[in-house]
Amino acid sequence: MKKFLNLGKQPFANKYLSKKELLSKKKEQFYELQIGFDVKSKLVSILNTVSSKKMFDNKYPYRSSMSLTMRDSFKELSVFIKKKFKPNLILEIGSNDGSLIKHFKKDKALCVEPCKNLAKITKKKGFKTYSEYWNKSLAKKIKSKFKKIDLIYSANTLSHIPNLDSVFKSISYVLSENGVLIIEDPSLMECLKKTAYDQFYNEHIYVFSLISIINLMKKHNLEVFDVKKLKTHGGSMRYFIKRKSNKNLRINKNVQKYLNEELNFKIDKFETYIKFRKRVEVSKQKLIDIFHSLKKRNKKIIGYGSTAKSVTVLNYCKINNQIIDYFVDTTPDKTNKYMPGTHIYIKKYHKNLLNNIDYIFLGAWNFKKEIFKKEKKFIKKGGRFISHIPKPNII
Ligand code: DWN
Repeated sequence: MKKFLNLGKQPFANKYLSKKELLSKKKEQFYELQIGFDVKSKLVSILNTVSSKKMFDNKYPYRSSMSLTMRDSFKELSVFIKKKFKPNLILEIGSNDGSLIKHFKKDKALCVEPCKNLAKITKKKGFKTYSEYWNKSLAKKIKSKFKKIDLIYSANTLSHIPNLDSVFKSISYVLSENGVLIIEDPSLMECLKKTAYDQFYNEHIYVFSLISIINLMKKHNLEVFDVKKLKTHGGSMRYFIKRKSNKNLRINKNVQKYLNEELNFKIDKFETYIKFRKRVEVSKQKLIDIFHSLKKRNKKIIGYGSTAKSVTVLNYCKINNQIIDYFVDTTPDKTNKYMPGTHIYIKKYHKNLLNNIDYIFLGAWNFKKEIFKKEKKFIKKGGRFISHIPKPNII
């Protein structure tokens, strides 16, 4: 693994602090956020991993249903899955608050969600939910009860699990002979193109590329038979995977097309990552300059969407509660808390909180379209957004 980026000391994303925790003598935990490239497998990953138990516990705040964009994306996918693959049983790994699974019949779906507070939500809705980490022993438990599974889906989850060999071995163990695995995660090429260094934080152990997924699948006698580019989460890839032995599904020409795009971009070359590091350093300085010049002019700045991504940006650029007055967010378990590391207060979203604000830092830049539509009034009144993607700028 060759290191190419150091984003400094970072607190754990999604560990929002209560007032009690903020005032407590117990020190907030930090780790060194370094990122590397594996020349052989082409995998990009963080170098210091934090234990899954510490990250995904019974208080995990993130809810995938908080944006219309994601709700629509899951609904559309569910229609497609039912029409195209007609699964008898779908297993979702990382079901969060059930944004996808709620579109399936309860007796045709299984959820895996280690965060107990989230698992409770799908259990309450009547879905069989395993509140456990995805591994071989859980796969064995599921197989002994349900035999084989014909569709496995996982969004923004497998990239959060350190041992990928165990992940795919366990998947291969329960997947039926003609079964389909669909995974989606942020695309490495989009992350590099947009200088979206905030896709790196403790939970994103990997940022996948098509080439790295193809290489990984080879080890498990699986293969990618189709790929779809998605606009979600700043540009994601949805990979459709089958067993190599399954000749019923043909390999779509998109696989070679998108692989060629990545190779033309030199995603397999270390020099690409060195260039990315240089762009990240320039981006950092530009963003700091924007904030400092606005503060010099006594402008009032708040943040919108207290994302895991913004934890990386704010801590890396050392933008704290002296610069950003507060964040607004719709997530119940984030509000009335403080951002990790920078201790910026998070208020429960209300449109009035945008009154008399000059600038808003777009923490949830991946939902720019949705947010701009919602905040037409703020923009009309002369309010401006600050975004670091693709380049630090005032919009
Ligand atoms: O992989 C992961 C992704 C999928 O979700 C996790 N490891 C953690 C999390 O990352 P994130 O926090 O960067 O995700 P989002 O989806 O970009 O977060 C958006 C945040 O913005 C949420 O806290 C909800 C909030 N929001 C809001 O307050 N008003 C979002 C929208 C669209 C809004 O209108």
